[in-house]
Amino acid sequence: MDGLTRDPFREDVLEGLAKPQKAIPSRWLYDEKGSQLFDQITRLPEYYPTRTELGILRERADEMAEAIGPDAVIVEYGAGSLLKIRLLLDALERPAVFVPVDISASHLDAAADELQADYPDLVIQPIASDFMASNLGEALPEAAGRRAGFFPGSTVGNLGDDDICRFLRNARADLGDQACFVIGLDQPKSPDILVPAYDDAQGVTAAFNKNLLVRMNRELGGNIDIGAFAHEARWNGAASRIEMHLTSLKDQSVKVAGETFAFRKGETIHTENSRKIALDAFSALAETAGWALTRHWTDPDGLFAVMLLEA
Ligand code: AVI
Repeated sequence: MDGLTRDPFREDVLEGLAKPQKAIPSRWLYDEKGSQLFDQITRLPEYYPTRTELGILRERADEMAEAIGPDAVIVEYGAGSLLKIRLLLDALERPAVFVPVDISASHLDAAADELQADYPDLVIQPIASDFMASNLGEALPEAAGRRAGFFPGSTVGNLGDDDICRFLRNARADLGDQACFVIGLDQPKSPDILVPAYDDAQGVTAAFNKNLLVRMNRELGGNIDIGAFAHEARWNGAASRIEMHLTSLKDQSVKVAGETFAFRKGETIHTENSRKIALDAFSALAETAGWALTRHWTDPDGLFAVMLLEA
């Protein structure tokens, strides 16, 4: 950094570590290494959301495709590895254009190339952008069918109510009056299932969480002793969410971005919320953003839901 360019990571870390409850936004968990570790998380035996959602898509993609209709423009928000969309593409009638939206241009292009190789006739128009950006509409192509959003993975559960409404309102404006939106949403369930899903036996989620400290050392000149912090997955029943924390194992001071921060033993940095939002609560949020939740599909145990919103 040249001193003139803003560094949003630095700003968020300095602001977050100065709070009474130290907290850093969860989007900073996803550097190159963090994204790799998250990919590993999705294959862990304890992490049920990915395989459960894939099961629902495998079983019910035909019904989703029928609801979306032919010749549609499909917009995937926060596109990642583009595995789940294949199940929907296989079921859709003549999908006109697929628009994956992801902040990482290099990942996006690599994933889009892989998809193109398997779907040579599909028109793919990637957009490198933060999925929370408000101005995709102008970049989206027109087609004979309607526009359909796709946002799997329950990433929506990592946002607070205000951000969910802002995201849904932006998507409603981008996708237009005829649009629909297919969204994955992890469901409330026993902490006996939830806590191990976010604190697995192999320690992959712990490494994912602690990688934030590694990143702070590397990118912000920190001197944090990674071994002096522990990963913690905490069920907050009142807020219906799993919280990830990094817990200080002793009284200590750390230096990051030229500033010193004191930790008491047991004090934490709150690094992520993973909300488990019931369908009726999500429906109310969607309505304030101009969407109606008209259908949903779940697995037999009701662990996960895939919802259909209509504009
Ligand atoms: C990306 N997101 C939906 C994951 C989740 O389950 O909230 C992130 C994650 N954090 C720890 N494990 C997985």
